Amino acid sequence: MTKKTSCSELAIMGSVPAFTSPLYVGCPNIGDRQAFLARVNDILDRRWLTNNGAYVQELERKLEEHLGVKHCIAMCNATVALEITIRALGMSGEVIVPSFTFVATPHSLQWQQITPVFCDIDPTTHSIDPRRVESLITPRTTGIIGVHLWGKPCAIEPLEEIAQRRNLRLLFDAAHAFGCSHNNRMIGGYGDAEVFSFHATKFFNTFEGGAVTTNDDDLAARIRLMKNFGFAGYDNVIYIGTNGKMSEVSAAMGLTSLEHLDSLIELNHRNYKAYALGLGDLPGVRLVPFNGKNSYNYQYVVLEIDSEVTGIDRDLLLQVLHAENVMARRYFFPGCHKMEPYSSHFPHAGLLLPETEKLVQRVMSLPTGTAVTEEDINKICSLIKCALKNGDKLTNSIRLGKEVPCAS
Ligand code: T4K
Repeated sequence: MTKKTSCSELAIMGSVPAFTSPLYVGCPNIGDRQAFLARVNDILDRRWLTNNGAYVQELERKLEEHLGVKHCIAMCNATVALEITIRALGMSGEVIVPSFTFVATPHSLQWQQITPVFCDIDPTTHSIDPRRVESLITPRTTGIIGVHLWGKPCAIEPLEEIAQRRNLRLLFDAAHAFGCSHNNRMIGGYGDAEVFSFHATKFFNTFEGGAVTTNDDDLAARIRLMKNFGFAGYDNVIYIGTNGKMSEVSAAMGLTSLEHLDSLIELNHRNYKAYALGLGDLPGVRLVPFNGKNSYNYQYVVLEIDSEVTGIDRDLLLQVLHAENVMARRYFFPGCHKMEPYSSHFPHAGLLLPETEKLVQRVMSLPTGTAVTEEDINKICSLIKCALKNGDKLTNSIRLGKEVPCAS
């Protein structure tokens, strides 16, 4: 189908969808299938499937080298990696976190009876606003968790300064930020530790998986014990622990993905530039920028929709795109403070989170990665333009159920 330009051509108005099958945000990147399958065969031949196997060890060494950190501990996922690291850092009482993050961030605290204290974000960066952190510190505060949202480093230095001066632990949730840098240093070596996610939806994936990175030898040793039930050797448990181990098949996927890292980043960057070209100058639409100083993985193509300018709000725009089989997503709606158990614990938290509450209504993420082509992106951009051009008409007919002529 050629590009849609008029309101009546949109699938939400009954026309044929622009795409025959769904385009997902977070569709996994699959590297060289043969290379992966060869590793899987090797695992099966050797019959060593998990418990610090050869591929996990190889992945850990390669990641340490790539990130320039002393220790990388591979894990079964980032949520368990966060829980273990929080515990190994001795966090307790209250820890300051943004509410605008995936719910795993506060859950990893609450899971171990630590209260997440939600901090508002900087509306430009979408990350925790360090100017608001200090007023949330109480005698029970033991740490801060900054999130490098969308793969953009959060305010690392200001948070480091506060943590140092107030004697708090500083952990970075770097779930989105594998392959990104800050001041010419890879994300992975900041704060007391950083935690990556290698979930299927991340640009670098191990099916499920994650890793903790740190330059602190003692912390790394504690985390290694904790992720393996506290075993220091056969029959020798010297610490409290759980099961956070990465399996060999996950490590095989990671090693295979690692061989394609540069080309995956290049592809995401190319996609990002195609979106920027297609959407750059649209009034009321802000494409979250990546400035030239750092390297990024460009895995999240994020738009902010200002409905007062566009005439169509984010949720209706999503409805329009979903009807076309473009499965764009809102993140992280409605904000962690509005999810349970936090909304019951802190029913008025929103009063201190005005920027978060505004952003969760405006933000959406678009498909990228190996699952979309430049031609797909051009089509998606033209759908968005068409929806915006007809914003008032769509709002009146879909939202308000009014009969609106749809000729233009
Ligand atoms: N901290 C932060 C800041 C995070 O964003 C995350 C995870 C974590 C911590 C914890 O990391 P992990 O413990 O997961 O390692 C997804 C992911 O499950 C989650 O990893 C991710 N962040 C979060 C932002 O997104 P959902 O609820 O959006 O997943 P789901 O199933 O709706 O899938 C997302 C999209 O991907 C869909 O449009 C379909 C597509 N998809 C998904 C999978 C799993 C595929 O096409 N193929 C697939 O295999 O959480």
